[in-house]
Amino acid sequence: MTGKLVIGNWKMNGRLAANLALINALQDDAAVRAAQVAVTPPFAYLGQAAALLAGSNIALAAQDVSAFDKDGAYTGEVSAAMLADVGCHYVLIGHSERRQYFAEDNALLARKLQAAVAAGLVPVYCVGETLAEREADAYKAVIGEQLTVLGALAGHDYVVAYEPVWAIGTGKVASVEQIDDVHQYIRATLLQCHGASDSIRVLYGGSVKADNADAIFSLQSVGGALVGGASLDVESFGRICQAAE
Ligand code: G2H
Repeated sequence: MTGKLVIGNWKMNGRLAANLALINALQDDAAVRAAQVAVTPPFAYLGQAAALLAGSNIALAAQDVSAFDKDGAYTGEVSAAMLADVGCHYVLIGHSERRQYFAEDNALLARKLQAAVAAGLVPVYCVGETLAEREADAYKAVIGEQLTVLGALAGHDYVVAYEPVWAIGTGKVASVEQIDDVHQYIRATLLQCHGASDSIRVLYGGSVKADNADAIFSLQSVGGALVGGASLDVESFGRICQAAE
């Protein structure tokens, strides 16, 4: 694993003018320019972002993808081939907000993962436990179950993001001990059970900010960060990218 990857998850935020200002500012930021970095505008703005990011080190990522792999009568869906066509490199799959608000389960996510790799995209597969699951000491069982779908991806390039649900957008950050514990577990499970290569990257996500990024990135088991709220602020995101160097 070389270098840390920082992905800005914009979630359902942005407008044409705001995206233009944000992307221009990111491209002007020396730390962002020096980092391995990606941004995930909403679907409606992928084309705008792709045009602005042409020739940039900032990769384009989507926040979700259809499980249907062929074009057709699937109103509202966006296929993996379409995402690749507009210049996406990565796609988030299984974010806890998708699992929670859209009832996405492992069976559906397995189809999304297959569709993504078939189109040449690199999935960023999100896993993580709720507060109740952590308090019941069931978090490894939950995460282990979420990881099972990755068995079908052996030989493909993918990224895993560990995002404890209780730390998302709450300002609560998992301790470095908690993060390291889960990241070691994820890496070991992927290597031993799911045929992943040793270069597999596991990102941490959940209230990553400029002032906690150094501590999180100091862990060797952390391959980068999935950043939500702080990715919409150039100064914060730049400082996180600087910590990733
Ligand atoms: C977790 C994270 C980004 P935030 O969802 O995926 O968001 O950094 O706002 O907790």
